[in-house]
Amino acid sequence: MNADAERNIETLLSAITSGQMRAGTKLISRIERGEEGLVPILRALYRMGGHARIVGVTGPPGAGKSTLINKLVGYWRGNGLRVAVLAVDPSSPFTGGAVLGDRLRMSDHHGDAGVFIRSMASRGQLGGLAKAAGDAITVLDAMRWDVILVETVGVGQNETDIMRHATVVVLLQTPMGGDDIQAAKAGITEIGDIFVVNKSDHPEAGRTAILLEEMIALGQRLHADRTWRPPVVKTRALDGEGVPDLAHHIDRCFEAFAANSASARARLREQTRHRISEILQNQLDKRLRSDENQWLDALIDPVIARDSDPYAVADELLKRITS
Ligand SMILES: Nc1nc2c(ncn2[C@@H]2O[C@H](COP(=O)(O)OP(=O)(O)OP(=O)(O)O)[C@@H](O)[C@H]2O)c(=O)[nH]1
Ligand SMILES: [Mg+2]
Repeated sequence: MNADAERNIETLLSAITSGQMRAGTKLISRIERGEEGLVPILRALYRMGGHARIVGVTGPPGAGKSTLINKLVGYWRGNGLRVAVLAVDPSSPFTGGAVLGDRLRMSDHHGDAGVFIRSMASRGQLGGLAKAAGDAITVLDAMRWDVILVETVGVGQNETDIMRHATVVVLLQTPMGGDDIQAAKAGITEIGDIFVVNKSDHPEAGRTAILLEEMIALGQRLHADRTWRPPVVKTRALDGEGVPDLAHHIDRCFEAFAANSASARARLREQTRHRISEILQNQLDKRLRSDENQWLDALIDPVIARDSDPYAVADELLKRITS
């Protein structure tokens, strides 16, 4: 690396670690564009992180995640905390213009230097975290926000993605019929550390909360080693009812995880392992797509003709890429 490049990195690092919003915004945009050459910066930033409380908020489209986050941010600001929100852009097939929607729902905090709000496109990964979300969290963590809230749309299996990035996962549900909840949500208790029944102004809210409690009880019986029992909190995000209670449970959850260091460490190890494999997959993906790899094209036709097979080609590619 030449001296100029090194100086640029130093300048950027100091802007990020002193929490300059513009530097953070610009760097996240560069990450989103998949710009080359960011790895040295991300490496340095990662090593400076590990301080923020990372809270994932997930749940079905339209459950009220953004509205609730807006209220949570307000609550924590009242306690003097600095909060960043990363809304991994709700996939547009569900809600067109979602980015604008998020801005509007979180507009209470416009102009507050203690709040950072950023939407990210999920690039067609239905419901999943944007590929770039992990790197964006690295940036936000190094900016020393006290809390980082990550909003994602939970759709089926992708709901588990968020666990890979967040320390505490809040899973939103809306009031619904018992059959719906049973059918849609086998395994639901594997995901959330805290369950929220939002839109508690709806008459079915109480029943939904009871059903969730029952499912959690069942989950606890299946996992006798679990020390944390997920609470169910009812909220009305529109007017903030239940938000202090939710914030209290989030605090309790962080405390419980901190107190049980063995399981917290196991979780962190699993997350870190996943992060490494995610980076590896991204790198492989990039190399496979790069122009120099047009030789991959030559390997495809024999597979179609059944003179070769995709397993052999994958092996061959791995050898070529890593050699
Ligand atoms: N009645 C009622 N409506 C609510 C409540 N919370 C949110 N809403 C409404 O539900 C709609 C969706 O809210 P959002 O906060 O955008 O939901 P979201 O989960 O972020 O949606 P996506 O990001 O598109 O998945 C909005 O029209 C909100 O005003 C609530 O407690 N009660
Ligand atoms: Mg939203």
